Amino acid sequence: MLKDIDHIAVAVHSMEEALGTFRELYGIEPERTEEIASDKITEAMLRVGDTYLQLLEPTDPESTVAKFLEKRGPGLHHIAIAVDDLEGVLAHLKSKGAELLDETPRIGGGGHRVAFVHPKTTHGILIELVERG
Ligand code: CMX
Ligand code: CO
Repeated sequence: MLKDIDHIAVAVHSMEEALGTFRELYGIEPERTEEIASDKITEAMLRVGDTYLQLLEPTDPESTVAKFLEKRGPGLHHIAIAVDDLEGVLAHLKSKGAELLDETPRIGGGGHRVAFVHPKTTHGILIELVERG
């Protein structure tokens, strides 16, 4: 059911500063940077081998990422896992009693179909399911 890790996301206060850190320490540049209005964030995707590090900066104090930073400070925010049949996986998870934050797929970064599963369902880890299409 789970194909691979699509990306690992880290919440940061300042995208500019975080990109500077990764540039200086590891010599990497983002493959793309995108503002996602629905989540009130800007994301930057840094390729690491076959997967990505996703940096997340809130664009609004009401963003869930802004609340996360306020409560927990910068750090690991979610793990995104690629699946082939997102609707099928969501139906399966629902039948198992998982708490879905998105009952149906929505469009996330890169134009992919995504859905989030509540961290309390998986021992404190927020999971994003991605259908790359
Ligand atoms: N990882 C793990 N736990 C988290 C968390 C996260 N990213 N965000 C919040 N929590 C925990 C909190 O610590 C809190 O735990 P306690 O009850 O033990 O204190 C609990 O979840 C509730 O936290 P909250 O501050 O009240 O936050 P909300 O319930 O309002 O929101 C969540 C949490 C996960 C429902 C919300 O962040 C969400 O809907 N996320 C999905 C969308 C998203 O993250 N978008 C940004 C990324 C977009 C992308 O990658 O494309
Ligand atoms: Co993500």
